[in-house]
Amino acid sequence: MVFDIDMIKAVYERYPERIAAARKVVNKPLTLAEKILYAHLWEGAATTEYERGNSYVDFAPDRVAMQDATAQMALLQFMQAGKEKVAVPSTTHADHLIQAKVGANKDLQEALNKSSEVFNFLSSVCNKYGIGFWKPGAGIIHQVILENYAFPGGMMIGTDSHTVNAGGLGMVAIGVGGADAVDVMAGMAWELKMPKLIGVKLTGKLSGWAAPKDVILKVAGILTVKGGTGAIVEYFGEGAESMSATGKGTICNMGAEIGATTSTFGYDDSMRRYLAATGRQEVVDLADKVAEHLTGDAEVYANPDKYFDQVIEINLSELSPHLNGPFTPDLATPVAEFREKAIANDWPLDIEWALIGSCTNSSYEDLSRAASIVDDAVSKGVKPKAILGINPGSEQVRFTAERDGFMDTFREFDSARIFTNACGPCIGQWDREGAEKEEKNSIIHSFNRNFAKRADGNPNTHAFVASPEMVAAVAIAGRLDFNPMTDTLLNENGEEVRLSEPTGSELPSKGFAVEDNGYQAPAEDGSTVSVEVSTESQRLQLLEPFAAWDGKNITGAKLLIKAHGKCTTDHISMAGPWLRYRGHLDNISNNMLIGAVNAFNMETNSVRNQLTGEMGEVPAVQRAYKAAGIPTVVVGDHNYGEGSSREHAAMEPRHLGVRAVIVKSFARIHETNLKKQGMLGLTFANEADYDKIREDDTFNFTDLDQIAPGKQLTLEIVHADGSKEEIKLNHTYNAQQIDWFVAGSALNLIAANAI
Ligand code: MIC
Ligand code: SF4
Repeated sequence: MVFDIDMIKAVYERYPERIAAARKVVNKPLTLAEKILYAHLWEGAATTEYERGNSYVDFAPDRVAMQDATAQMALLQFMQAGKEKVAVPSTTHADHLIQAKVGANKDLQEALNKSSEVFNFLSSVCNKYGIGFWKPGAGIIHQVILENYAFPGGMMIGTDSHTVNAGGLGMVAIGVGGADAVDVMAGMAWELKMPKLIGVKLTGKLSGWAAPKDVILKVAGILTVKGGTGAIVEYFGEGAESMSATGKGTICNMGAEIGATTSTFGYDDSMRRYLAATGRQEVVDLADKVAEHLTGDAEVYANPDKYFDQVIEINLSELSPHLNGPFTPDLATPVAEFREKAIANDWPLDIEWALIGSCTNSSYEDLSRAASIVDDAVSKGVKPKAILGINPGSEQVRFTAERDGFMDTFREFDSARIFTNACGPCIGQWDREGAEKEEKNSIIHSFNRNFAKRADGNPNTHAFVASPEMVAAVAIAGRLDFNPMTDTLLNENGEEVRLSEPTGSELPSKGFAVEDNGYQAPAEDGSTVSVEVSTESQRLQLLEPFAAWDGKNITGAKLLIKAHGKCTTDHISMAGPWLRYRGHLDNISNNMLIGAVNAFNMETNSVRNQLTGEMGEVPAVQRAYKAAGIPTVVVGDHNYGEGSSREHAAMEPRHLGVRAVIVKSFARIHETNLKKQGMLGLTFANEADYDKIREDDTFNFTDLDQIAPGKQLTLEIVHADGSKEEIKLNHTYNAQQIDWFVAGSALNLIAANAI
C-alpha cells in the first residue's frame, strides 16, 4: 500500500500550473528549492515574487511528521485547538523513549513497561484525530518517513530538526516546533521567511573509504554550525546523481547541524530505485510525468553563481573520510590528519564504544557497508578492541538486514550489541555502564550531534562523528587515530593485516521485507475515542493557556542567567533522562537551562538569586522570582538554541516566568518557538552590548508598548551601583507574530478563532 497516494497525485497535478506561475513572477531560471516552495504557496499559484531572506511567506505543507518526545507537547496543544481531525496527512513515531541497555527485545519491553502511559496517550490521540501511529520498535521517524512517505517535490514539516532527512528523496522537509505543526494540522497556513539558497555542486564520484557522510562532514567544516542559517542547501551535479537516495538522506539530515532550513536534491534515478524498492512504483510513475519540475533548471546548475546566494564545490573523487568533533559537529578533521590534531588537543585516543545508527546513518546500505568491514576483519582473524553498538533505522531495515545475514556478521564480534530500532544513545537513551564516574574518554558514532553530555550524560565524553564504515573500522582498531587507508592491524596470528575498503549494496537484491512494520492506522471516525490524562500523572499534564500580555512595558526584570558560549537546546532543556517529562510542562521545567554555562562563574546550573544574593540552581532561582512576581531575562551568545526543535526550550522559560531572551543571534527553529509561545526573542543591535550585562542587573523595557515590525526596542540596564545604560535591541516579529505575543501565545489565537 502506498500511503496518501491521492494527496501525492493532487500535488503533482498542480505542479505544471504552479511552476508556470512562478516562472512568470520570478522571471529567471528556477532552482529546485524555489520550485517546491512556489508550488506550495498557501495562496495557490504565485502572483508575486518573494524576496529571499526577507519576505515572510505562507505555505501549505503536504504533510506533518512528529516523534514521541515532541508529539506529546504538539498533540497536547492540538487538543486545545478545537479541531476534530487533522487537516493534512500526519504521523507520530515512537522512537525516542527506548533506552539502549541490554539489547533490542529486552530494551523494548522495558520501554513499554516504563512509558506505557505515554505510548497509550499518543496512540489514542492519534486514533482520535486521524493520525497514523508507528509503534515503539517500528523505527526512527526519519527512516520510516523516507521509506513510506517522502516523495520528490513534496513539502513536509516535522516536529524534529532532522525532518530535513527527507531531502534525500527530493522534498523540502523542515523541522519545526509543535506549535507550528498544530497550525498545519489545524488547517492553517504555515509561515516561513523565504529562505536564501546555498548551492553545493558535487563533481566526481565517491570511492574507497569516503561515504556520503563525509560530504556533509566536510560541508559542516566549511559552513560551521550557523553557516546554513536561513538557507536551503541544494545539492546538484554528477556527484549528486552518483549517490544513493539514503546517502542523500544522510547529507540532508545533517544539514540540521549547519543550521540550514533544509537541504534537498533533484529527482533522479537513485530516487526512482529507492521508491520502487520500497513499494512505491506508483509514486515513480506519477513523478516521472512532472520530472522536469522536480529538479532545478539546467541553466541554474550550469551557472550556479548567478542563481544561488552562495556556491560551494566539492569534488567527491578527492574526498577522504572525516572525523568531526568533539563537542560540536562542525569541527572537521580528515582521518589522515587526525592523530596530530588529537595529540595537540589532548583528545583521548582509545575507544571503548563505537555506535552505528541514528536517523542519519541507519539505512540498509549503511549496515551493509559497516558489515563488510566486520566481515573482512573476521576473515583476516582480527578481533575488535571496542564494543560495537548498532541501532537499525527501522524494522524493515532490520528484518531485511537480518535476512541477508548482516546482523549475523555483526554478531561474529562477541562485543557487538544490537539495540532497538530507535534513537537510543543518539538522544541519551543509553545506560552506559560507568558513565556516572565522568571519566575523560572518547566515543565514535555515526550520529549527527555530539554536544557535551548528549549520548551518555558524561561531560567528559568526547564524541566524534563519522561514517558507519569508519565507526566499524575504529571499533576494530580500538583507536580513534586509526587510518584504515594506511595503517595495519595485528591479527590473532600476530600478522599485520590491512582492512579492505568497504563494499555494500545500495538496496537489497532480494527486495525489502518485513513481517510487522509496527504501523497503526487511525480510526475512520475518531469522535468516540476518548483521551484520558490523569491529573495525578507525572508524565502528562494538560496545558493551561499562557496569560495574554498586559500591554505594558516590562520593568524591574532581573537577569536570570547570562549564558556563556554554546547554548544549544540540549543545554536549555536536556534530553536523556528528562525525556520522560516531555508531556508534563511543570515537571520538565525543572531542567530549564541547567546545562547552560553561567558567564560569571563559568559553572553550569549555578546562578545568583538577586533576591537573596545566594547562588542557586537555575530552575529553583527562577521559581523564586516567579513566586515573587518578578519578571526575568535570559541573555545568550551566538546561535542560541541551536540543535533540536523541542519547544520545551521555549515553553519552560515561558511557564516559569522568563519574559525575554536576548542574544547575539538565534537558531531559526528556536527563535520561532519563542515567538509562538508568546516570549520575546530579541537580539543585541550591537553585539558588544552582551559585555555590558552584569550579574546583578535589572532591566526596563522603555518602548515595548510601541512594538512594531522592523522597529528597534530600547532596553534600560540598571546596574547594582545605580548606574544606567541604554541599549538597542532588534527583533524580527512581523505583525502576526506580534499578535501572538499580545495574545500570550500563537495557540491562544487559534483557540480564540475556533470558538
Ligand atoms: C534531537 O536529535 O535532538 C531530537 C531529540 O531528535 C530533537 C527533538 C527532540 O528534542 O525531541 C530534534 O532534533 O529536534
Ligand atoms: Fe532520534 Fe538522534 Fe535522529 Fe534526533 S538525531 S531523531 S534523537 S536518531
